[in-house]
Amino acid sequence: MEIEETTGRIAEQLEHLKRYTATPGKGCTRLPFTKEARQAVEFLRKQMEEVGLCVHEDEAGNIIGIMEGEDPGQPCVMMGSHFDSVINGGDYDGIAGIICALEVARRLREKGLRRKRNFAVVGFCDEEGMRFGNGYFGSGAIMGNRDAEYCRKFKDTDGVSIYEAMQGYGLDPEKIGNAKWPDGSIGCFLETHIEQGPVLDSEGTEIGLVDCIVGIQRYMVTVHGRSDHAGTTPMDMRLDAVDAAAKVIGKIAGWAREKADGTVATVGYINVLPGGVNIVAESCQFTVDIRSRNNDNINDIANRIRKALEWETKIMGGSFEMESKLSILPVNLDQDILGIMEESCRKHGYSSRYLPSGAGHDSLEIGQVIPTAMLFVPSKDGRSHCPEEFTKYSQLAKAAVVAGDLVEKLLTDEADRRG
Ligand code: HGY
Ligand code: MN
Ligand code: MN
Repeated sequence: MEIEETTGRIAEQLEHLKRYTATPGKGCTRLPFTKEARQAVEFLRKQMEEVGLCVHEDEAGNIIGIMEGEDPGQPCVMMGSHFDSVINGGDYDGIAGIICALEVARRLREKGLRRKRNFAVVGFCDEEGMRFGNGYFGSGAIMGNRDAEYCRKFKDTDGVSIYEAMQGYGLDPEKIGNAKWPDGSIGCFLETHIEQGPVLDSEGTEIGLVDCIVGIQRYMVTVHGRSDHAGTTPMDMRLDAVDAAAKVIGKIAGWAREKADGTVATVGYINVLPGGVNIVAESCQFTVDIRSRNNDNINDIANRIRKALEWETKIMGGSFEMESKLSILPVNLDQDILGIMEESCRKHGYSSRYLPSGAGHDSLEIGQVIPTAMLFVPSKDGRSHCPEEFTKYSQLAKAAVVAGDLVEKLLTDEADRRG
């Protein structure tokens, strides 16, 4: 398959998908269980059918296309990524990986190779956790880690739960358990994704071989004070939720910097109630996102935050909650699979290098149990989660070539990836 042809098809599909956003002109906003998600799913369904895959939407809202092998009972090779986005995000994060997987399927069909195993192309419905504050919903569902209780627990800022959003989207959250794939049915998982960081672009390296993905812990913290008149209430009589929260927030980045090993911590959302210029805040809510290759660092920063909240709210006379929204361990990716792809890069003359992923991905969820590998392509200026996110279509085409070499080998290999 000519690389120019692949580039052209990838361009055509991703350009088409750009229209499925709730914020036209201001980046991609494609949140789970929304009109835009439905439009993307129907487009992907059509593309999968055109490539000759057997397509279904599962009980979690993932779109899955399967190319049958001669022995479908064998553990399959699965490849894909997510079709949801952050708010005002970019046009490549996640979705480009699904389009690359479709290119691999197209190549398999055109080559007409005899294949033992099934090849599954998957579009996951909610990797970001942007709407409900969770994360890896679709990939967690196929791993059997999501149930109706989980769907009731998480709500968006309008108070709509995942449960209600799924019902409105035409899914039955009571049946989400059926999205789980049988143990042993997935032999390995491969994900192509933009790097979302500066390394490949700054070095001019074409392909990133991801050897590990950081662990992540996410919290929603609520500090409770008491609303009072901003003018008449003496400073020593206040239960000022913002004052207490700010003293903790102000320490978090420093605790991450102290680790000096790539550990990061981010407060990305702050909300004050009732939110009046002349009212002492009754409550202050903020998110925390802590990531590291070393899980002890994540736990240490989470514990420091909890202790600081205990201290500051005690002095203020108020209280707090620190609700866990996500907690997932770091994962090392499959060295054998990465080695095959490194060899393919060499064969094609593509520059490549190993690097860790500071971003979480569906591979982080799946890789906890299944042999998994990721391919990165460069992000212009390292920008992502913003409308400026950009990757050349020709760069994605090279990743599709490397992934195609790998999948061809895995589909015909006798050896199973693991156990
Ligand atoms: O947040 C992340 O790392 C990913 O983009 N979901
Ligand atoms: Mn992503
Ligand atoms: Mn993302």
